[in-house]
Amino acid sequence: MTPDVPLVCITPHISPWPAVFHVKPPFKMSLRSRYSRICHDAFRRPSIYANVSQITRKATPAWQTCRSVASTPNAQKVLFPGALNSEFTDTLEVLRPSNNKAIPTYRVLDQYGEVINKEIGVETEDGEALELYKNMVCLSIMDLIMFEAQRQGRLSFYMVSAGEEGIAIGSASALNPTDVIFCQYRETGVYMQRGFTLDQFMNQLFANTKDIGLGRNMPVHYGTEKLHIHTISSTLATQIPHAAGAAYALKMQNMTQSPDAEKRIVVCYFGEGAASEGDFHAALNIAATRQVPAVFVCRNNGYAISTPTSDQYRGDGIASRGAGYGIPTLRVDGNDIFAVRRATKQARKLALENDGQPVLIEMMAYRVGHHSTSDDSFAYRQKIEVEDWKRRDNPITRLRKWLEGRNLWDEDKERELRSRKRKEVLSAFDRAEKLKKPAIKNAFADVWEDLTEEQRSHVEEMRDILKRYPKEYDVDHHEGGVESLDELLAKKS
Ligand SMILES: Cc1ncc(C[n+]2csc(CCOP(=O)(O)OP(=O)(O)O)c2C)c(N)n1
Ligand SMILES: [Mg+2]
Repeated sequence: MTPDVPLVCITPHISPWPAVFHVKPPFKMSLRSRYSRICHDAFRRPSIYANVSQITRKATPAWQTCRSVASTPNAQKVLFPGALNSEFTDTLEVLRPSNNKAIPTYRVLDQYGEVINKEIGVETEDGEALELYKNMVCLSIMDLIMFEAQRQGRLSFYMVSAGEEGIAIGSASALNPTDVIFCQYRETGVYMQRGFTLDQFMNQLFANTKDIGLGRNMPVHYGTEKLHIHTISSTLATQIPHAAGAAYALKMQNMTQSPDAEKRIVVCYFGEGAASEGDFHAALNIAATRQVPAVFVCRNNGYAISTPTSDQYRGDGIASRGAGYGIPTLRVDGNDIFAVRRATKQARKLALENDGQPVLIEMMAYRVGHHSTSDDSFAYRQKIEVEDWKRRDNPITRLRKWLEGRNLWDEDKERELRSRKRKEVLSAFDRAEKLKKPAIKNAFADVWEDLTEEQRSHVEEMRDILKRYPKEYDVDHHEGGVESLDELLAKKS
């Protein structure tokens, strides 16, 4: 890593977009319906969005419109529509990415918690830095307890964020509360920083009656409409094109709002392994061509379960791909929460310029824990490699060193914090574990307004099996027992 580099975005092009436009919002509806409606309509029937499509046309920069420029006989540069401004050359030189210098990694603090550029500082108030620290510690304590609880068989699955707490908590702290977020699964800190409570985490993990998702998802697949975080999907990378689409919808909203209205962006998190999926490429490309206000945060933690990055790609990490898609890009030291915050703030600002543009940030942090409770990482990596990283660098210890350097923290405060957070996690754990499971009818409800004929036959079949084999299927711990299915069937379509 290169310490002490200025925060410079690789900006593949400077787009000459005009400033702000005003048009009346075409519909008055709930946020959620407006989203999907605008997205759907804008893609399929741009003509009904006369105002918006007019704006989009007016705002289209030259590099997007010149589709049929021809080279003049004595031109010095190529004017092919697909590669503008490329100079002619008579040297046949093969472009060798390996000869280029690696993209630098932005840092604010060094490994000893010392500020590198004293003039800029950390741009964080002491009180806020303390809150960030407490949240990171709380997350790591919850992770330890829940990992152990899974090992005891008290929940089916869990995933820890060890080593990546700074990325999730730092980036979330730099966003506006109404920005729309899409996570992968190792961003528990984003939820925590936004205000998802310990009770809400536990209710989801134990899939009880208070779980927002009514027990329909695996543990760790949190979702919260209230905090504008979409529900996590296990299918790797699907969140990335969803985020590009949602950002396109926000672009329409931002453009139709008054200039004083708060502008929103989409932030999408994913691992470097997810960036090997086709969805990543499709999403970044459409985000770039549509110029949507999205920040794509790639957590590069060195592994996709057992596959190390060396088996995943040969380029300069994921950041180098941003340049390929014409997207402003940053690489940041993920162990440095101040660098993460500053980069995220900068990316958010850029994402709203010129009526929107995507930004990619690659945040580097080693995955200290196992991939999930279903994984034993020592089957594919040396224990010493993990121990080395733990000792060498860590977002929590780096911030602690900085806090101690300013006399804001000491051993007594640390002990008190850890014991208090442990108690808080354990009491939320106790409350959630005691609650009943959601009613079985929820497995069928909320798909269609009324049960379809096919669903009805599925519910009947399930009810018959549960009633015939009560010993094999003891469903009394589910709210309403088998009878909840009767309720569902009694509802007239
Ligand atoms: C489409 C799809 N393929 C494979 C998987 C299995 N899978 C789950 S997580 C994962 C690794 C993802 O690695 P990365 O994106 O780097 O995230 P990390 O776990 O390192 O945080 C894989 C292959 C999946 N869930 N979905
Ligand atoms: Mg990874």
